[in-house]
Amino acid sequence: MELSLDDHILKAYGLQKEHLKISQVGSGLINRTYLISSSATTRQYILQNINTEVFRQPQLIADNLRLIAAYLHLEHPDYLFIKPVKTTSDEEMVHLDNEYWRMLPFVANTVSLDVLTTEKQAYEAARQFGKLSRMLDGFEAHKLHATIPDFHNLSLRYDQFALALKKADHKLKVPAEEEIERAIDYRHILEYFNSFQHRQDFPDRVMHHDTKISNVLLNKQNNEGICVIDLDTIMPGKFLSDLGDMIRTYTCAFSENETDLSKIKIRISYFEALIKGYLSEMKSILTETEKELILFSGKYMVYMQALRFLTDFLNGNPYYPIQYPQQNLDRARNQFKLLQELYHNEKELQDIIEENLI
Ligand code: GN1
Ligand code: MG
Repeated sequence: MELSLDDHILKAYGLQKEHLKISQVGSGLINRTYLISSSATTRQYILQNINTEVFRQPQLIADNLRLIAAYLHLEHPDYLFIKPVKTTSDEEMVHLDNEYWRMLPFVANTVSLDVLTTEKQAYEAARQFGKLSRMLDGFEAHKLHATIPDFHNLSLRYDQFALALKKADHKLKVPAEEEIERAIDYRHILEYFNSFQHRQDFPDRVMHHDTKISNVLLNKQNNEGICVIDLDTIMPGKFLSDLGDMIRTYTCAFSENETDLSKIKIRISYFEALIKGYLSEMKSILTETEKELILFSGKYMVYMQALRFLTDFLNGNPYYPIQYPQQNLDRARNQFKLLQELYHNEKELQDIIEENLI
């Protein structure tokens, strides 16, 4: 899709509209993303409109990225960390008409994928997210702001579901009956998680919090991992977030938008590849408690995503954009099926984990 943007945004970066080709790209649900190609310089940029309904204080994102970039520059100068491009007046964002925009360099010769079609992609992507955590292992996580407070707090997500259920219109509850029952039945996931909270070796780490495949850049030719992108939700969290979201999104060949549930299956070889990739960076860093929770991280994140979609459906879809009225319910259904598959394959998956922890 070709389109034009407000001149002021481009001018803030010293760019002139006449020399630019602008197209909307990306598949994210939250921010709007554009690719900007300049015929004058042959440079390319990514321009993003930050969703301020979700990120209520975009400045916090900029603060976090500045702190992390400074740390990495000192401790791991060769690590490729994508920092925002500054405006001509040295700002990290443009604030215009109550909207926030920021620009990033486009990394040439890379691709961002929407679905994984090879095990190598799973290995490489998981390795990149593991690498980010390893690079930041010595960084004090609590120096970072929570850009979305309680983002992966399952307890809060459950409470939000319970509240939505209480308030929801009867008409919405009827089609969601089975999913509501599942959401309640699987509450033991939350209780299990809570039973680990007091452990001494369950640290807060710097987590990316959105580790889906489209948030990694891979080399276009050989699919080797280059770096991670979409850094808005980098903030303190438990290790469950990143590994769990990879298990959620890499092991199934179809996304959360798939409505044919017979397609929602775990690809064991992809699971194995992602575990190998992640542990190639993180094995020496993970604590005993974290190692114990590797498979559980997948259950935790799939359950949370199911709750979030179901809650949004019951609330009348204020959060996740939809293409048809029941889409968030379908997404919740899809995630509950995936959760069931994780349980069905539990033994085999746990064996793979054990083999790779030796
Ligand atoms: C949102 O916009 P996107 O696709 O990067 C969401 C994630 C969900 C994901 C589900 C800030 O991410 O937490 O896992 O949708 N991000 C936010 O597709 O809510
Ligand atoms: Mg995101």
